[in-house]
Amino acid sequence: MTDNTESSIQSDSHNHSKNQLPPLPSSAQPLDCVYRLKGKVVGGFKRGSKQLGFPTANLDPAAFRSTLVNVPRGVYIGWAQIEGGPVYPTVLSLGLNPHFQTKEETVEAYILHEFEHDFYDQSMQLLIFAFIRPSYAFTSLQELIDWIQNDVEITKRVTQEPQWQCLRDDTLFSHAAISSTS
Ligand code: ADP
Ligand code: RBF
Ligand code: MG
Repeated sequence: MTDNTESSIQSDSHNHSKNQLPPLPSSAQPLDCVYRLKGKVVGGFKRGSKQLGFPTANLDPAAFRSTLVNVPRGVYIGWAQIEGGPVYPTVLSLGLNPHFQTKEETVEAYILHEFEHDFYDQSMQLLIFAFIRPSYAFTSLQELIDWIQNDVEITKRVTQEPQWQCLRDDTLFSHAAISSTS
């Protein structure tokens, strides 16, 4: 499990003062290659739900270190499955959180579904297929929240498109369902 990939990790996070921020995005760019990840849901700083109102299921770092080496960091759209259950739309943050000056990279999924309980320690499969934007440091928490809300709206729209619906049937998800019932 040694890897010397740290130096080649792409850093696409930017520090912008308010008037340097680009306009809010209104669309996403499809990826040439989709990314499939699976691992356990681990704990983080507990900021997602409490401070932002967007809980994010954090993926065990062991599950993405080697896969995402050359993937630009930022905000992405995908599909998520917990413990072999239904496949839901998700919006993800990959890499550092420049607004909070974090030092460790994370893969965090805000899943567009209302869950009754937390699901720490359960298995999560993620299939990532479109890029929305790099991550930024904002001038206020409210601005970060507004940008995340915009990402969520884009995600709701894009995941309705027929070209992405078929990825819900990806073998990543059917394998998980089989193993979770055996
Ligand atoms: P942490 O910093 O530990 O990741 P968060 O405040 O980001 O804490 O909350 C994430 C946790 O909330 C997830 O691990 C999961 O158990 C739970 N959760 C509940 N609903 C959702 C959802 N719709 N999307 C993501 N996580 C959710
Ligand atoms: N963190 C940032 O520092 N800058 C961002 O631009 C940013 N965008 C995000 C977009 C989405 C859709 C999500 C779900 C998270 C984003 N985050 C961003 C991560 C956020 O700071 C993190 O989820 C919380 O701090 C909880 O760990
Ligand atoms: Mg989280």
